[in-house]
Order: sequence, then structure tokens, then C-alpha cells
Amino acid sequence: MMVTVVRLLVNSVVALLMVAAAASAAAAGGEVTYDGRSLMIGGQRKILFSGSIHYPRSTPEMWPSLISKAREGGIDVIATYIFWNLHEPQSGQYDFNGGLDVVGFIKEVQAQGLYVFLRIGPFIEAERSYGGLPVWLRDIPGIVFRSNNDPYKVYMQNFTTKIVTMLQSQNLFASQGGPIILAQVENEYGNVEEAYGEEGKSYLRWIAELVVGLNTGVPWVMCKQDDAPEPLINSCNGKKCGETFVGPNSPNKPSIWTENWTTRYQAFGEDAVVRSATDIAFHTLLFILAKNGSFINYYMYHGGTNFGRSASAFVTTNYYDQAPIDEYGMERQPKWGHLKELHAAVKSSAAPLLSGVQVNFPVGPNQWAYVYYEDGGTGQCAVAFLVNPEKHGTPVPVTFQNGSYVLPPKSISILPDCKNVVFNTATVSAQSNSRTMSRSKIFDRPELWEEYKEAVPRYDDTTSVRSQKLLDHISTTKDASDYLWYTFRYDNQRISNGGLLNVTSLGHALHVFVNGQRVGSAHGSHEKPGFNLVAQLPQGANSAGTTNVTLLSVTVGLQDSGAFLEKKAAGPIKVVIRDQNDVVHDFRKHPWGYQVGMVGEKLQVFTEQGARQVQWRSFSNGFNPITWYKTVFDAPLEDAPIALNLGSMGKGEAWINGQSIGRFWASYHTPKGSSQTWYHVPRSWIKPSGNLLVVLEEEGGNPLNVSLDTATSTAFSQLCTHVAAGVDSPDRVPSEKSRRTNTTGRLMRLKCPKKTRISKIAFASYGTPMGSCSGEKVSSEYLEGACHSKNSMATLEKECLGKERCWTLVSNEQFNDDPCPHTPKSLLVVAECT
Ligand SMILES: *[C@@H]1O[C@H](CO)[C@@H](O)[C@H](O)[C@H]1NC(C)=O
Ligand SMILES: *[C@@H]1O[C@H](CO)[C@@H](O)[C@H](O)[C@H]1NC(C)=O
Ligand SMILES: *[C@@H]1O[C@H](CO)[C@@H](O)[C@H](O)[C@H]1NC(C)=O
Ligand SMILES: *[C@@H]1O[C@H](CO)[C@@H](O)[C@H](O)[C@H]1NC(C)=O
Ligand SMILES: *[C@@H]1O[C@H](CO)[C@@H](O)[C@H](O)[C@H]1NC(C)=O
Ligand SMILES: *[C@@H]1O[C@H](CO)[C@@H](O)[C@H](O)[C@H]1NC(C)=O
Ligand SMILES: *[C@@H]1O[C@H](CO)[C@@H](O)[C@H](O)[C@H]1NC(C)=O
Ligand SMILES: CC(=O)N[C@H]1CO[C@H](CO)[C@@H](O)[C@@H]1O
Repeated sequence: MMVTVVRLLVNSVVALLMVAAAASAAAAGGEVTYDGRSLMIGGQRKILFSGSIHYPRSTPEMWPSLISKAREGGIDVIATYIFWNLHEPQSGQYDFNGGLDVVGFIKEVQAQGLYVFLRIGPFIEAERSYGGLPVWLRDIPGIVFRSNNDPYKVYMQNFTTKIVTMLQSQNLFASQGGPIILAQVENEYGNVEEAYGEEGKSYLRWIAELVVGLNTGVPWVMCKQDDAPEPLINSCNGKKCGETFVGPNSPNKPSIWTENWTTRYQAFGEDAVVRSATDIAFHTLLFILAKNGSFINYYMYHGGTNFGRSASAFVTTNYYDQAPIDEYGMERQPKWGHLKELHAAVKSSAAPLLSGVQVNFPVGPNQWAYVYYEDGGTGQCAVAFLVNPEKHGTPVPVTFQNGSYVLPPKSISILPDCKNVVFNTATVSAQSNSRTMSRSKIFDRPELWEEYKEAVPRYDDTTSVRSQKLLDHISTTKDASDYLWYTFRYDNQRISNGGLLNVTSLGHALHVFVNGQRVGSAHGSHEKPGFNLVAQLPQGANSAGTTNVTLLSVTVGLQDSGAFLEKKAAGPIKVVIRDQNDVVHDFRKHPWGYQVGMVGEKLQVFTEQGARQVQWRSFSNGFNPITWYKTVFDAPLEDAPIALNLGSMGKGEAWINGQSIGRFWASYHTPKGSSQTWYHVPRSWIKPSGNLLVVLEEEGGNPLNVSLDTATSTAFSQLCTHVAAGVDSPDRVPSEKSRRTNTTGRLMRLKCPKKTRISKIAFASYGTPMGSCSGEKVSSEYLEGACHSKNSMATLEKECLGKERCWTLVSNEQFNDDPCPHTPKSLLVVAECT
């Protein structure tokens, strides 16, 4: 096929009129076409930087500022998924109000002159519960999700059509003069396609027909889908698409990176993943050079918050807090600033990049020049890039067109005039910042709290749902709640005194009560949701009467990916008691009683009205399993983002004025401490006074150390220096400052930018430290070597803290220590100036 430009516009006359009408906005639509090089908007080739910002992960009040920070950061396109389970909570009942006003969100993007990449799915994964699919879909008879299955196709088509029609009615597609230039159907279907065999392939063809038939006038992509049917564009997701992407599956399709992961989502029990600005910048630019990339979407640009019960299994309530805009909507530096500089440098070279002919050749052993020549390759050098892909090692000097350049490891330099370097991906000039949480209000007095304890249900009374077997957790709750109570009882005469209760659960957490007393708790993890819980049954129940056993099974969000999601199950699947005589009693087939959810959830005790439905008592120190706590507070005076510090609590959910700020699980520790201590409270959810805070605690945390904190960000510059020790040719020591007589060592100097002082030594090691001073100084990139003087930090702090400049000798005398005699040593210091 010789089609080089695919025209998708149905009615170009209408579109041109719309374009004219919207011409004042920078991102006015236009016919979106493409070829093997790039997307073209209104006939103009574009290199587009896109940033994912998901409207339900912030509030409408935050949208304008998030979008404006993205625009200021050099972002051209805002990418968002569409969240089916939020928009259609019950079959046929739709919600597009308030925080779900996707039309309002897109119009805000348009008003700020940016484009939109609309990722409809409607299966989206996105670390959302059930991958964004409504849980009621499970109950459609005969349904198989994401396959050539009529019931699924009916619902999928209905919702997809509804979204497209709604956006078309508002003229939001570029072909109508709107900002939407690109759309996505399904999500990483390539990961599961094989599991569905021929039915998967048929589904894929059906999808292509469906979306083409919607006549949006914009191209559609399928990410991680190398066999995407014509005319859908296959695109890459990952951290390193400049290395991994196999390329478009047709020469007339552009190279698109739909998810360049700025970090990774965090799960409870895991530390936050930090991806440095320099690593992101390197791979982004490499994709442009090595894969002819012309569209890069940062996933995420702002992660935000998984409010309510919206996170998928074990995923933390904060989402991609390490993205260029943090959870609270503040720039994360130097990431935001470094990428802004990258975008500006690439934009300044966009024309030759897109129209020039690329030639690449070596300028060192493994260093490369990527040069773009004008006039079909016969003309002048129009822009050049110098690439050093070596991940480690020292900077490499190279010669390019008679000029000398030094290329830091894993870096790309941009030479817009083929001569001067305006940007290097590993050289950060943007300032850094750090976020400080300050306690604004501490709820540390018992009088501030009231409590309401959930009763532990027993087999007889409250458990209206009955069965002769163990029911699946998800099929029984239908995800109306995280909680499902399982109750049974046995005759004490049947089982000899005491014994071991052994519960096998598919996940995610479980608390076990015997006669109303908790005897054990256990939980799984993101990697392994299932677990066994073994609990000692209490001694002493004499042979008369019954023993009442209650299991509280808890889901922590539903799984978001994998084939055959409709069959996924949770909760206990095996319950046995091994008695004192080693007799095993199996309770799988036994009369069980169930209660879905907490009484407090049913009564909505987290709302003003619901709170009046129950009898609250004054705070008692003794924790009884499953307690609701309630207090009232005034808004903090500081004009800063707010978070609830739940570091002293265990696990549960918290509400402010009836709105859930999400699940908390502060007790799920990692080697560095709690997985998540702070939980974002959107400013717009609180009023000046009389705010109702309700916390449901299922593990027994201490509410007396809960606080309302404010987040502030402090800018600092980072200094890094690495000096080898040596007895020969010591640097000259400023004599007036020479306080030591023995100067047979090299000198290490630090100097802060004007009007700032050294406020922190972030890293110091005299010995054989590892790490280099090129690249962004992410602390994990520096390590003490086998040889390290324990005096390093104290020595640097003594010499440098509070000073504008300082110096130390790199010698045993200075450190009063020789950590490894006869081994060449060096000193690596990372300091911060504020
Ligand atoms: C599909 O949408 C149509 C029109 O909106 C509606 O009448 C019909 O009930 C929907 N079908 C299903 C299965 O949701
Ligand atoms: C990039 O585009 C050029 C010119 O169209 C082509 O020769 C080259 O093979 C492409 N490179 C990749 C990795 O697709
Ligand atoms: C490099 O220097 C040589 C010798 O002076 C000269 O002939 C050549 O034109 C120079 N090349 C560039 C790209 O400046
Ligand atoms: C509990 O049950 C599991 C699964 O049947 C089994 O592997 C495990 O050994 C049992 N533990 C004890 C202590 O009996
Ligand atoms: C177990 O529950 C039954 C029925 O509610 C009750 O009569 C009995 O007292 C309970 N047994 C214990 C030991 O609590
Ligand atoms: C209360 O919280 C603060 C800040 O998180 C912590 O430093 C302190 O140790 C806590 N105190 C208690 C008694 O838990
Ligand atoms: C100075 O330091 C060097 C090397 O650490 C040592 O060999 C020498 O003895 C020192 N000189 C004096 C005067 O302390
Ligand atoms: C395809 C790809 O680049 N995958 C990478 C995504 O990011 C994770 C870490 O966050 C890497 O382990 C993968 O290799």
C-alpha cells in the first residue's frame, strides 16, 4: 500500500469552519493526519509531549492549576483515561457530575490551549479497582470480558459509543475544532490476547470496526498491541521505549510512546519507586532519535489520589506521587524543571528533526552522533545530538565536527546549531525542592474523639445471608464494601478443647474472632494476595455450649489486570480446625452465615446525618476490634495543601465531611517505614470550621497521634563533588583559611549559589564511595563502598553546615581515620543549599 497520509476526516468543510471559530486558542483543532514520521494537525507536523492527568484523581478545583503547570512545563497534550465504573455505577445509570465532569475537564484543557489524548478503554487497568470495569458486569449471564463475547461487546460498545457521542455533541474532537487529537481503545490487550485464542483475535478485529465506525475524525491507538488492525496505531508503553519498541506495524504509522513511566505506582508494603529526571530525559530523547518518536506521553505527569475505594488490589491511596507534579499539585523538582528544559530544547529543533534526514555515526567507542541534514540529506547539518549510552563510567571526551565535547555517562546532548550544547539530559540545572509536612492540628486529647464500635456478628442474629458452604467474597459483596463477615459455630462437644484454626484465603486480609475476641489477623501482598492464617483457639471452653467463630474477610481493591477478570475470587476457601487430639475438622461444607459490610457503612456514620443514627461514646483506651472514631475540626489557617497524618493508625478508611479520602494502611511497613503515612485532603472538601472527620480502624491504631498537616515545598540547590585523596600536588589552600598544618591531601570545596547556605549534607563518604556527580542526585544513586570512614558525615557537617562555602582536605588527618590503609581513597559529598 502506498498510502502515506491517512485522512480520517469525514467532513472537512465543517471542520475547517470550526477551526476558524476556535482559532484564538493555541490548540485549536484541525484535521489530524499522520504518516510514518509524525502526527500532523491541520497539516503541520508535530513533536508532541503529552502528560497523563486523570480527572478523578484530583478535584475540579485543582484541574486548572494542574493543567497550567503542565503547560508551563512544556506539555502539549493532556492524556486521560475514561473511568467506566465511576460513570456507570449501576447498569444504565450514568454520572458525569462534579469530579466526574469529563467534558468540563476537557474544556479546561482546551481553554488553556492544550490538546487531549483520550484513552477510553473502557478497560483501562490504570491501577483502578477491577481495571475500571463496573463490578456489576460480573453478573451479566454468560459474560466473558474483553473477548469475542456478545454480552461483553454489547456493554462495551454501548459505553464507548455513549462517551464518543457525548464528546461529539460538545464538538470536542479535533475534527470538530475541539482539542481531542488522539484516542485509545482497550489497554495493553496484547498482554492477554493469547489467553483468549481465536476469540481474542476476533475481538480485536471487532474493536477496530467499532471505533472506525464512530467517525471521530482522529486516529486511534492501541498500546502494547503489535498486531493492532488497520488503521489503528500500535504504540509502546514502558520506561525505555527508545530501546524496547519494535516499531509501528506499518510504515505509514508514526512511532508513539503512550506510557513513559515517570516512576511506578506504589503498593502497600513497597517503598515508593523514584525515577530520576535524568533517566526520564535520556530515554525520552533516545526514543525521539532511535525510534523516530514524535509523541511521548508521560505516565503519570500528575498521579494524584485514589480517593474512596477506587485503587486496585493493594495499591496505595497516593498515586505516582513521584511524578513531575506531586500528589498535592506541587512541582516536583528538579524533575518538572529538567523536563521543561528538555521540551524547550527539542521544540527549538523540532522543524529539522521532523523534516531532516537522520544520519548517525560513531564519535567514540560507544558514543554516537545523530545528525539531521536538510534538503533530503544533501544540505547542511540542521541539528545534532551526541549520545553516550554507557550506563556507568566516567565522562567521555569526543570530537564532533572539529568541536570537543565531554559526554557524561547515559546522556544525550542537544546541539541545535550543530555546535553549541544547549541541553544535556544528565546535567541538571533546575533547582531541587523537598516537601515538608508540618503538623497543623494534633488530635491528641481523648476529649477530641468519640467512638462507635462495630459489633462482631455471630452466626445466629445479624447474618441474614446463609449458605451451606464458603461463598466467594467478591460475588457476595458485589464490591459494595471491602468487608465480608463469615460466621459459623460448632458444638464444643464435637471438638476437644482448644486446637488450631487454619484458614486459607485468596486474599486480601483477614481478622479472626472467637466468641467476639480477636485471635488473629493476616494479609497478603500485591505480589501474592493469598495467605494462610493459623490461630490458636482459646483454651478453657468446657465441653458444654457452642463456640462462635467469625472471620472478617477484607478486600483492598479488586485486581486490575489479567485475563478472565470476571472469574476472579477472594476470601477464605478453606477453614479447618485441628483439635487437641489431632483430628482435623473441615468447615468448608458447614452452615455459614454472612454479613456484607459494616453497620456503620450501611448507616453512613461518616456523614453528618448518618452520624446521628448511632450512639457514639467517649474515647476509651481499650481498643476493641473495628472501631469508628469521629472528631470535628476547623480548617488550618495556612494556605497550603492539607494531608491527614495517619502514621499512628493501622488499617481502614477515612472520611472528611462524608467524602472518602481513601483507604489507609499505615501499619503496612516497608524497610523504610510506613508505606503511606499522609493522606491528601483536598482543600475544596473542607469548610472554615466544623469539619467532620471519621476514621474506621480495623487493626487497633492510636487516634491520639493523628494530625492534620500542611505541605510546603522548599527549594534548594544541590552540590556534588567527588575528589580523590592524594599526597602529590595538593591543591593550593587559601592560606588565611588554613587551619591545619598538614596539607598533603587534595582539597574538596563546596560553594552555594548567592544568598544561600549549606543546610544539609545529604551524603558524605570518605573511603571508596560509589556514584558520580553527573546525573541527578537521587540519594539511592550514591552508595558507601566497602571502605567508609564513619567520621565522614560528622566531619562534613562540622566544616560546612550553615556556611556559604567550605572546604575540607581529603586526607586521613582531616577525617581522623584511615578506613582502609594502602587503598586509594576518595571523598564524595552531596550537599544542599537553601
Ligand atoms: C444500550 O444503550 C441503549 C441506548 O442508550 C439503551 O437503550 C440500552 O438499554 C443499552 N443496552 C445495554 C445492554 O446497556
Ligand atoms: C526512521 O525514519 C527513517 C526515514 O524515514 C528511516 O530510514 C529509519 O529506518 C527509521 N528508523 C526507525 C528506527 O524506524
Ligand atoms: C574541520 O577542520 C578542517 C581542517 O581545518 C576543515 O577543513 C573542516 O571544514 C572542519 N569541519 C567543520 C565541520 O568545521
Ligand atoms: C494450614 O493449611 C495450609 C493449606 O492447607 C497448609 O499448607 C498449612 O501447612 C497448614 N498449617 C498448619 C499449621 O497446619
Ligand atoms: C455463641 O452464640 C450463641 C448464639 O448467639 C450464644 O447463645 C452463645 O452464648 C455464644 N457462645 C459464646 C461462648 O459466646
Ligand atoms: C506521633 O507522631 C509523630 C510524627 O509522626 C512522631 O514523631 C511521634 O513519635 C509520634 N508519637 C507517638 C507517641 O506515637
Ligand atoms: C601529613 O600527612 C601525610 C599523609 O597522610 C603523612 O604521611 C605525614 O606524616 C603527615 N605529616 C605531618 C607533619 O603530620
Ligand atoms: C518495557 C519497559 O520498559 N518496561 C520497564 C518498565 O518499568 C519497569 C520498572 O518500573 C522496568 O522494570 C521495566 O523493564
